Amino acid sequence: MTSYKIALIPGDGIGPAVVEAAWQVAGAVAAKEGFGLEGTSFPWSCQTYLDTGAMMPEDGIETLRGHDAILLGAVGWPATVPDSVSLHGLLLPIRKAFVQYANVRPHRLLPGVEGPLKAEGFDILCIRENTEGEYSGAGGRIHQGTADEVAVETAIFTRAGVERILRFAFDKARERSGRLASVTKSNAQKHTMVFWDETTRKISADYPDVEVKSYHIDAMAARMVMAPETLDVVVASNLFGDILTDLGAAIQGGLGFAASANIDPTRSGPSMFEPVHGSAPDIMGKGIANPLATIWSTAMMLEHLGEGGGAGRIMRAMERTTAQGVGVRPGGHGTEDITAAVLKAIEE
Ligand code: GGG
Repeated sequence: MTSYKIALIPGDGIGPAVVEAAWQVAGAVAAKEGFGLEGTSFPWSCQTYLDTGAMMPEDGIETLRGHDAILLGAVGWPATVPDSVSLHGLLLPIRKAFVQYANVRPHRLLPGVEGPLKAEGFDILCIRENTEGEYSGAGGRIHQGTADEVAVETAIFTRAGVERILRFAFDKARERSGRLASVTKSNAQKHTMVFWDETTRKISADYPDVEVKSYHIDAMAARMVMAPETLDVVVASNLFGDILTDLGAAIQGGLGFAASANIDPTRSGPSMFEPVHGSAPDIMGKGIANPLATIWSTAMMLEHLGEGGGAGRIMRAMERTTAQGVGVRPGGHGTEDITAAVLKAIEE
């Protein structure tokens, strides 16, 4: 029997609750499909930072390397650890170390979920550059605390980094509708974003069957609200992709439904799967976190591992669950009820 080693990083806040829910669903599907899942939990979180001064142990990356995939919940506990410390101490180093350069985020309405828009028939796949750009961590501050203080944050765009994410997006567009929207702000950011647009045009020569349109981020934000059904694959930089995918989450009914996959397309190390949402300290421990975003991310994990049957089973079970009105609105059903409904649908 094929068995997969999965590293579980529940993280902070509601992370442990949603990972626990998704892991139950993964186990049920594995039993049905006849493959094994061996999970090892790593309790790396803001508490680890408070106890040790680091978000994960020094050999954390090496420890993860031995796994087939990583399932992560959420990172951040701003009351005690600045968000920039937790993000740059755990999530971003994992993405960079394992060259998970493509962050794939699907946005569509699950049956029964009422989004805030009139448009219902949208199905957008956002591809976010995930290892460089505005989140490179390059920069610094001088004259701190004085009237002369200066803060600089350098966005790094490399030819290799931009080309590979664009090729990934063109490939996805080719697999789907043949339409790609590339998002920049090249009228205002005349170095990095012009470079991105030029690279898009250059690579498009290799994809004559893909229709590519370039948009500015502000226009794309408006389009996602006004006419999301006109979009299919959308590719953007790290920061712009981060923002657009929260907007994507909003139009699909909320962050409780937004899944993501941090993919290393070369498969030289583990890819990582996580809900788009953060740790939501305000609802931690109340039993009301929606686990569907993490369950959907788990389906993406199984798909990536080559278990398309298991992934499909999870998606169908989720869709049956929401079609019955379970998990479709905040406060309606709790984490346990939604998980139980998905598990029941898996058995049907
Ligand atoms: N689910 C992972 C998580 O905690 N996300 C919160 C966050 O701030 N993520 C930033 C990012 O995706 O770059």
